Amino acid sequence: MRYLFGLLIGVVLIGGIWFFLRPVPTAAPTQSSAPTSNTPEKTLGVDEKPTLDTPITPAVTTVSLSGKNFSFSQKEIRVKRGARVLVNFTSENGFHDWVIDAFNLRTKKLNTGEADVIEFTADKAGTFDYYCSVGNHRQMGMVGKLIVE
Ligand SMILES: [Cu+2]
Repeated sequence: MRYLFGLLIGVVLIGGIWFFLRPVPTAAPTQSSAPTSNTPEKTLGVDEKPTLDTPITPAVTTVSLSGKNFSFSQKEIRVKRGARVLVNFTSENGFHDWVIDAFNLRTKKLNTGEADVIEFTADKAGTFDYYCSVGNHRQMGMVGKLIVE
């Protein structure tokens, strides 16, 4: 009986020593799992798709226009609806501006040789009058039509 008791203690002791001395396998797996977080390439690929099928960049139409006593260099300007329009207005001689009430647009009043640039979106179709608002220049013939089609 005493022999069996001693054997039991021996087994418990050996088991206890093994329990405390066994390798702890917790630190290594957590370190090896860290590099898996460095994989955002899949989400980047998803983000790239919308940019590929959205090539809708509004066309920019550049219009060069000049004014003199008493007319504009163009009686008619045609642009596509939705186009971004860049108007480069200059005064060939005299004191002039370029106004379109329908789009609430107005360049600076320019002296001979000066220039002003106006940019707007032709977001509505139709025919719109433009004119010079200086003095009676509009009545003298400084008029024209912007046609958005
Ligand atoms: Cu004028």
